[in-house]
Order: sequence, then structure tokens, then C-alpha cells
Amino acid sequence: MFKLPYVPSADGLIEKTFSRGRKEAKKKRAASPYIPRETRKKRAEEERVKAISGIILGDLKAVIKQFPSYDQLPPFYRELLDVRIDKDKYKKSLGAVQWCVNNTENLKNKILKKIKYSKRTETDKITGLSKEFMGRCASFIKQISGDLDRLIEIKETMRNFPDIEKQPTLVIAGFTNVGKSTFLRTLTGSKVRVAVYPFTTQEIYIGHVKPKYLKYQIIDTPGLLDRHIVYRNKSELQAILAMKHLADVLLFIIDPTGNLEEQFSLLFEIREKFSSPPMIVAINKIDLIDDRKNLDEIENKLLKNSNEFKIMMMCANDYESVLKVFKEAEKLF
Ligand SMILES: Nc1nc2c(ncn2[C@@H]2O[C@H](COP(=O)(O)OP(=O)(O)O)[C@@H](O)[C@H]2O)c(=O)[nH]1
Ligand SMILES: [Mg+2]
Repeated sequence: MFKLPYVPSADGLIEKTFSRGRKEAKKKRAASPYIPRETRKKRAEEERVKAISGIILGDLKAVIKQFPSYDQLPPFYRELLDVRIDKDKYKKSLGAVQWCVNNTENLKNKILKKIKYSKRTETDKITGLSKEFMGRCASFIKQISGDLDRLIEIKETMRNFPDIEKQPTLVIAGFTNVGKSTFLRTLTGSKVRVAVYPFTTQEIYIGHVKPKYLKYQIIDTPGLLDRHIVYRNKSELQAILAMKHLADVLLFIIDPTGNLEEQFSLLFEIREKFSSPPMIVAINKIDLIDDRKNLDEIENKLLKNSNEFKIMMMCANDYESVLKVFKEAEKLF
């Protein structure tokens, strides 16, 4: 995923710059006993200004450069971030950091010039310039304190984003116990990865298959796509929306031994929410159905309601059967 920069807090940054400034100035003052004391003092203050500005500019430019800009984020992540933060504030905070960089840079040039053109005997004036620089830099940093805190918070939020790759993705939906996990396990083997979904208690499960050249990502989202939307809180809704950006193909699994009315109504709701990706409906657990007529009935009911999806029969425990469903899905990517 994206690499996130180190973001200092305002207090931390001030502390770090001043102590580095002190250290560099001390080195210069101690440089050589053969250089006149005033000259060493002047060089020391120059060095202090350079060290302080070097750290402020270095740290803050890295923040600006490495922080992903909101508009560049993949839509999936943007959707997730929207739950937590206001995007205008995100942009404003990055702008504020830039403002601090510009001010520090201008002030550094001005102060260094003034020190340079001071006589070395004007030690009070030089000390004053250096103090002025420190005071004003600290004030710049304090003014963006809230922005730095916000960026730290955004960074923490992003750090917890599920690490989802940009690959053709099949998302599995359907009621609990219909066989979603079984399907994922049978198809992708034991290397199913768990990712924690931000802002919800949900975990999502990610597996991969590579039938030929392309690698596909299969995602099982227990707790997200197994209930009606009306029961959702805001975070869950957002997570569902985010899923929408990820899904290239949807697989809706039905358990013919379960409550069909409920399952159908969830199916149509998800069909409506996820209007764009093509969808396959798999009627699972056919090994438990003795009478083939029952399956035909289910199929007919589905077809009567919509012809927007392909309907398949499967047994999620059986690899051949699961693979057949996946091959059908593969045609839709
Ligand atoms: N007989 C039979 N049982 C199945 C089939 N698929 C799943 N199951 C069982 O149904 C139960 C629920 O499956 P699971 O994959 O955990 O459902 P999920 O809640 O949708 O993830 C488990 O006990 C599975 O072993 C199937 O095709 N046939
Ligand atoms: Mg499951």
C-alpha cells in the first residue's frame, strides 16, 4: 500500500529543532581556539539557524511529499477515509504545512542575510536575530499544531486500512451460514488472509486464485454483505460502499435449505446497491436437496424476478463444483 511519512507533533518538532540548533551552535563555538571568539559566535548563530530550518523544512516537506493527496487515493480508500475525516480539512491541513514551510524558508533567508552583513563585534544584534528566528519559527509551528495533529490522526486511520491489492476482485455476499467461507476456502486453499476492516468490528477474508496468467482476489465480508442495509450504522454503510468500488464481480450465495424469502430480498437489495458489477447467483448445498424439483423452483423464482444474473448450482465443499462457478465468474471480469 502507500508508504506513510513520519508526522511530528508541533511540540515534538520545536523541541527537536531547538536541541539540534543548540548542538550545532555549540560545535561551532568550540571549533578552534585560534578563531576569534566573536567570529565563532557569529558562525555558531548562523549554524543554529541553518540547523533549525533544516529540520523544519526537511520534516515538513517530507510530510507534504509523501502524504497521499486525497484526490490521488483509490476510490475504495477515499470512501473509507470519508467516514473519519472531512476531506476539506485534510486538504487544508496539508496546505497549512506548506504555509509553514514557505514562511520558514523566507525567514531563514532573511535572517541569514542579516547575520551575514552584521559585524562580528555586534554580538548582541546577532544573538537577537537568532532568537528572533527561533521565536518566529516556534510560532509558525504552533500555528499548524492542530493541522499536524489532524494529519497524525489521518495517518493512523490509513495505517489500519485493509491491505487490498488492485487486482480483479470477486466479492462474496449472502446470508450467514450459506457457505461463503466454505466457498472461499475450497477455491483458494488455506492461504486465506484476514484483514481488519476499519471503523467496524468486521474482519474480511481475502484469498487468491491464479487459474492461468491473471491473479484474482476473492473477498468474503462476513457481517457486511449478509444482512439488510436498514440495520446498518454509518460506518458499516460506508464499508459497504467501499466494497462497491472493489467488486468487479459479485457472487451471491443462496442456501436452499434456509429461509428463501429473506435471502431473495437481500439479494435484490444488494443487486440494487451494487448496480454495476455483474453478478452470479450460486445455489449452494445441492447435496442436501433430494428432490431436484425444489431447485428448479428456486431457479424459476429467481428468473422470474430478474434475468440480470447467471444462476449456478454448487456444493461449496467440492472443489470441482466451486471451480465451475469461478470459471463462470471469470468470464465476467
Ligand atoms: N452439505 C453441505 N454443507 C455445506 C456446504 N457449503 C457449506 N456447508 C456448511 O454450511 C455451514 C456454514 O458454512 P460457512 O461457509 O461457514 O457459511 P458462511 O457463514 O456463509 O461463511 C458449515 O457447516 C459448512 O460446512 C455444501 O455445499 N453442502
Ligand atoms: Mg463465514
